[in-house]
Amino acid sequence: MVTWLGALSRTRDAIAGALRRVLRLERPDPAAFEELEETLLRADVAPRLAAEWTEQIRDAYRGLRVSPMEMLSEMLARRLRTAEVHWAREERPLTVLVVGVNGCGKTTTCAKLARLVRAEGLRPLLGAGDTFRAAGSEQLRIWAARVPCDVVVGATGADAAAVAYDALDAAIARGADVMVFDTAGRMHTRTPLMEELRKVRRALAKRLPRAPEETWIVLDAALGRNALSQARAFHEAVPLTGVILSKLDGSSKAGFVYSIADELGLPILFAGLGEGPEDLTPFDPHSFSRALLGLDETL
Ligand SMILES: Nc1nc2c(ncn2[C@@H]2O[C@H](COP(=O)(O)OP(=O)(O)OP(=O)(O)O)[C@@H](O)[C@H]2O)c(=O)[nH]1
Ligand SMILES: [Mg+2]
Repeated sequence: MVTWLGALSRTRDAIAGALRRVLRLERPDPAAFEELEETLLRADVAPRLAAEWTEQIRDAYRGLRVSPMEMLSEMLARRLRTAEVHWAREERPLTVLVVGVNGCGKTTTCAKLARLVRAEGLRPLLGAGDTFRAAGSEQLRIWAARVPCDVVVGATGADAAAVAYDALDAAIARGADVMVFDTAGRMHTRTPLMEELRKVRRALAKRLPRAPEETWIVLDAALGRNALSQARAFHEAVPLTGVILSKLDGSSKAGFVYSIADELGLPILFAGLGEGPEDLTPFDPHSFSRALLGLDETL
């Protein structure tokens, strides 16, 4: 049976080909529109109609002021959820608990967060809850000197929950605006370690019932989708309020980021774009999506 598609093949070859060529272009130039109009004329479309169609397509591009690639980046950006963090709260201090698996970038991120708080003219205090390794707390102490800001460090082997209580106590006593509490890295599959996080939360709440207001997970973007299952396990142990992406600069699997809102229902708050102290930036869905498609960042 002859189909519409088959019957029209000769006219279609001419018109559809020219149309596709124009639509595939990011920014069609005048020559492309001329070629389209000529093709329509060759297929015996009336000159007035050919001009009208061509004008309508030109208008569509003009009206949108974006190319198909730009439209795609908008579409992708809409799948991402973010939220602006307001560091200055009426009730001080704001308490932020930072969690994540080993080596995901927690300690570095805590220091970068303290730096952002300071940049707003506010006073951060860092709490070193990594009591597993002497080096863990020492690393945060060095960062604190660089920020600079106050830091509360527990003895190696000390109970992380006790350090959390002390750090919040010091933040209250010293009038800090934000207390950022670093924790030891832990595998999400190790139940006793996840239980320790719950204990840290309880200790904070004992000192200040509303604490911690925020619990943020640092996800190593290099891990791709694996980072999602980690986050789910943490979310079950301690209710998370936001995601920080680290190491976006080294990841080739950042596509998983588009599933965070769907699968975790959490906003992405910040992104680590490098190892330097200034390389943490509020997450921007548009810049992220444009960069992913190789478009420049200026809108
Ligand atoms: N390139 C890059 N490296 C990062 C970023 N964030 C952290 N890192 C590096 O990742 C490594 C681990 O960072 P840490 O902050 O020590 O990670 P952690 O989660 O505290 O590690 P543990 O306490 O051992 O669980 C360090 O070498 C950091 O410099 C980032 O955004 N980009
Ligand atoms: Mg650490």
